[in-house]
Amino acid sequence: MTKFRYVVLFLVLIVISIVALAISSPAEVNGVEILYTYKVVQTYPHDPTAFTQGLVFHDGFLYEGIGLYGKSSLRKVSMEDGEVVEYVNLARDYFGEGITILGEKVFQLTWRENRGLVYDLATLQQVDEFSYPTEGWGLTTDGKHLIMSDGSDVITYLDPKTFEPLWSIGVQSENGPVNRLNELEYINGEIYANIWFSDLIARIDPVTGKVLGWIDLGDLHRLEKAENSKVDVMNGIAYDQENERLFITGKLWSHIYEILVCPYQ
Ligand SMILES: [Ca+2]
Repeated sequence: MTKFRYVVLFLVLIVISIVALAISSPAEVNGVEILYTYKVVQTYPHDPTAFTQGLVFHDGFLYEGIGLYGKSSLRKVSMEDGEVVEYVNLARDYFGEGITILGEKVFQLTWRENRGLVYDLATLQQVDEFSYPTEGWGLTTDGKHLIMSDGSDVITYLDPKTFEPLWSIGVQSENGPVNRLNELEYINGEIYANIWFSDLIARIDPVTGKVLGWIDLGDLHRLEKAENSKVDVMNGIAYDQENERLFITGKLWSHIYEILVCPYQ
């Protein structure tokens, strides 16, 4: 082989490698952001008819916000057997979205109804409601504020008593704004966000909005899909602070997975 041919072969191999990495690895797409994978620690049952839009762990139970018009609800669910312990249905013209718990209250967003619902944590009786100008997608709390997503790249902090928007952050990765931020969970000083219609969770700096890393849960989604072809996207992040357990599920998924997040090797 001539020297020229060696050079051409070398360049072709480099191009193939770059393309392969770009396709296979979000870490390469996102530059220095860290790519994480996971290990499944434990599996729990999940109602495969539940169109999960919000997920929170509190005091041994999962609380779940369910979506779709005519099927939306707020549920308190037993971890071990997936049984619904308590529930309240939403009005048929409300599409339930993200939920969070702060103090003795549960807060639930609605998708396009511009209406937030507030419940007493102990009874799940509705005690208040509030409005906001955007769509409602994900909801979490840092212990002081309500933190919501609206389907764009913006996360808004709200006062939990007056529901006034206090400030917003724009979520940015190495590739620019990250849109379609969905279900949220505030975990140890970071905001975890499902990106709608992907199998990725963004780990976000809650002050700057910078994406710190990505968790790739594609294999978990494929595992669910192999069992039931009707499953929808991954959507549902909950954290048990006391026992440091992270739970993941999706819309119409049959399981809730407790996972351990670890850097991609
Ligand atoms: Ca959550």
